[in-house]
Amino acid sequence: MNGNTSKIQAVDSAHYFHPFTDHQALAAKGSRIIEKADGIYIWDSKGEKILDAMSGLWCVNVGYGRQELVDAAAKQMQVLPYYNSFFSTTNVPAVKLAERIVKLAGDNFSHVFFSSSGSESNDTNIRMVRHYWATLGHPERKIIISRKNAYHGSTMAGASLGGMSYMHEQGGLPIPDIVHIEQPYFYGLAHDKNKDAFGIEAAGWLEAKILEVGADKVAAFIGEPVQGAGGVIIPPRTYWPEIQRICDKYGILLICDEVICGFGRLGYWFGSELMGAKPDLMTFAKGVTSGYIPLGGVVIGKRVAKVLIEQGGEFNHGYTYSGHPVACAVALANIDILEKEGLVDRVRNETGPYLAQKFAELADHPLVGGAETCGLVAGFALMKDPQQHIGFDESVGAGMRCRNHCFANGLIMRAVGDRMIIAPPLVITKAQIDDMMVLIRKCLDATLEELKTGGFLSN
Ligand code: PXG
Repeated sequence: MNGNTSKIQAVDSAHYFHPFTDHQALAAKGSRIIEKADGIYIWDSKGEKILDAMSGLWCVNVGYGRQELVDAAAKQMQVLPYYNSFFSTTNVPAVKLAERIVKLAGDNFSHVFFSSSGSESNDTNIRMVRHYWATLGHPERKIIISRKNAYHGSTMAGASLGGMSYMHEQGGLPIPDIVHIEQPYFYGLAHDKNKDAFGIEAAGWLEAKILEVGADKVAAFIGEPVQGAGGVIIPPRTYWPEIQRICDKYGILLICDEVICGFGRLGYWFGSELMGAKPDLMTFAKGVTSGYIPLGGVVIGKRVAKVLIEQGGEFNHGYTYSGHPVACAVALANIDILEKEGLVDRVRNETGPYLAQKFAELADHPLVGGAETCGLVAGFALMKDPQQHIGFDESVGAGMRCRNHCFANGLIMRAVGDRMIIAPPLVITKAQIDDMMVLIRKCLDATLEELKTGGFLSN
């Protein structure tokens, strides 16, 4: 295919500083150049066809190669490629999209603030909830409670809200007045307990933290309905209703970060609907445009919007690209596809349950523990002895080994530590799920073989 691979790799290494990358290691190996894509597949510069079971980075919900989105962008670029929403101006795609998202979000919501990413949107959330409380005469309500191993972005505020310790180690994080509680990871923290009871216990950590820091100091709690980048951590069904009850009890605002869970991923327009939470604010990005163009934002609940609009005065916050007409036009066309093709219902009623069944069958593999799915996200832990719940030593790098086998066998599956995770495009068919499961098993078998040969399975 492309004879220039090594040339591009050299220039890449010389000039392109990648996100989340060890550049010395990358220079030694050379980056993989992705050249084209269609449906659920991507192709690299060596002509290898790869099943993208991660939808890019959890975003290509309607799959690759959708001409409708290309046309929407081209048409809007011809008419109005850019204009801002500052100084009492607006544009039609942004207005239409705000109305459409509010309708999808339900009765609790009235407005949408636009940004270009999930990180920016979470910055907006921090400023918005603090401004809300200050407007109500409680400027001391500043603290935002989040969770360990949460992912809320990579900016100063996003990474501070996130609970990734390896991110906090760099750049002087977290910023003040952000605190973290433990995540509701049943398989990792409490597999021998009753799951529903653990959900209540894990939500109780929020109440304990509220009482520790003082309820009158807390502005909001933020959480992903299902933690994505943390390794697809699906909370017990009792967790979110209890979180909601605790937030209500102390009058604390609830922010659901729907950047991954929103726009159909869990078989609902927003994951909080499935989980039984009624957030005051919802962060979105990724799936709103299926990743074809950057767009993010915050869906604002009536409780917050009313105070900000009627008493808040000017909110001194906004981005050049807030309400970008081209991004909004693409989002509208993307929602058209999701609706016309019934993709959200398909995940809920057909492909989600089918994937759940297939993942349950993985439990017979000698390396697999705690396989679980929710809509079209799924994960399992690589375990030395799943029966006895014994994991591998971190130094073994079991997850990385498995991920390398996936790469070599035409499958993109993520490793988060020793948790292997997927989030395929919502257009995936049952037959394609079968193909994906064949690849997953093949890679698990290759990993098992490698670990056996390396002596990592003996005691
Ligand atoms: N919230 C959530 C829940 C996310 O998953 C963000 C916010 C930040 O969005 P932006 O658009 O600023 O990246 C995300 C992003 C991974 C990975 O390794 C996950 C994300 C981003 C990059 C890598 O799984 N999620």
